[in-house]
Amino acid sequence: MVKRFKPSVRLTENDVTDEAIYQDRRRYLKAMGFVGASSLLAGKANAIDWFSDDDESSFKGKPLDFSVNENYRISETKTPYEKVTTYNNFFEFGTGKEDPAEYADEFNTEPWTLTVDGMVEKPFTLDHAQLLNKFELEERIYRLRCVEAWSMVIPWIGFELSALLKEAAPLSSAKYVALQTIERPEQMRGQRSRFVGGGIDYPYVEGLRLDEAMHPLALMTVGLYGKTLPPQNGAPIRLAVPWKYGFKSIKSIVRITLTDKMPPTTWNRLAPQEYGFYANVNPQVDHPRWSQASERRITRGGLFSQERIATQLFNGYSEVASLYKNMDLTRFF
Ligand SMILES: Nc1nc2c(c(=O)[nH]1)N[C@H]1C(S)=C(S)[C@@H](COP(=O)(O)O)O[C@H]1N2
Ligand SMILES: [Mo]
Repeated sequence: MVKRFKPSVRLTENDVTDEAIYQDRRRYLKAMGFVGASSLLAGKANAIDWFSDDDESSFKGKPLDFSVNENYRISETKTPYEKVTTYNNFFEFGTGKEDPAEYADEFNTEPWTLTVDGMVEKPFTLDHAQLLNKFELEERIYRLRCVEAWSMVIPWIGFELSALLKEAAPLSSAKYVALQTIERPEQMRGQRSRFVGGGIDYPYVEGLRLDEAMHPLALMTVGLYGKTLPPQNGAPIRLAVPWKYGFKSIKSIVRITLTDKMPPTTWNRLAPQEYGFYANVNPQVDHPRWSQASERRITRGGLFSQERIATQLFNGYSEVASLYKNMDLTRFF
């Protein structure tokens, strides 16, 4: 039998979140005039089970039909299912890492539609079933590097964003794609309150240059660990762009619009000096208030046994380098 133990003292959010991020969040809340930011110190007991051992029978969701893409089978230790699904950023449900898993049961992803429109010849809308059935699904194991300097290794299931965009036949004048998360305040507590939702103006929006969006690495993701996505991970469909900081991998997408103008993006709008449009993972370009040279890799074991590893340019996906060959990545961060 596997020996387990639980920490006798429950961790607070302040213990779990990197200090810089914690201060960052307080600073925004203060700047926006929320009083009593010190009350954040009294975060609730943390629900993350850092010591769990994965048991496949506990994986939630509907099993998917997919093939394994061997090109993306990396040998790094995968992040356990339990952590992938309980340590999340999804501010629509709250700013705490454990909030999405706790509050996303209120989120009903049926019915769902995803529309692709804008500068295209053939705009279209897919329903929930079509999102899972229209394209051949494959499993790819990707690294996910959050701008907060932690990272995971996740087996996603999905299809290339380029396949979706090609269906719409983009016009040659289209230069960017704008992506948008659902707006459903009655099911998303963070959209009902600026305090709970971290001061973000919802809906959450993201964007890519069209050539980035057409890169084979950009994956529309409908599942993880063999099953449909849990709501806290962005059900029923989210983006995975593994060479960029995690905030570019927008969740629960309802609309993708092709445009000729660089679209606004949520974190850039909130703090333009700290979060750029490109947000390519880059150990040489520090966040103004913390280093990006290394990251905390979340695998097995507790919070304090996690390994600190060197961050790689483009998160190790050097095949994207040609997209940026004549760009100063310090200026276009
Ligand atoms: N709509 C939406 N998408 C989002 C976020 C969010 O708050 N809202 N957080 C982003 C951030 S900061 C990260 S690190 C990843 C986290 O994905 P995960 O919870 O599946 O690991 O989702 C990204 N996508
Ligand atoms: Mo993130």
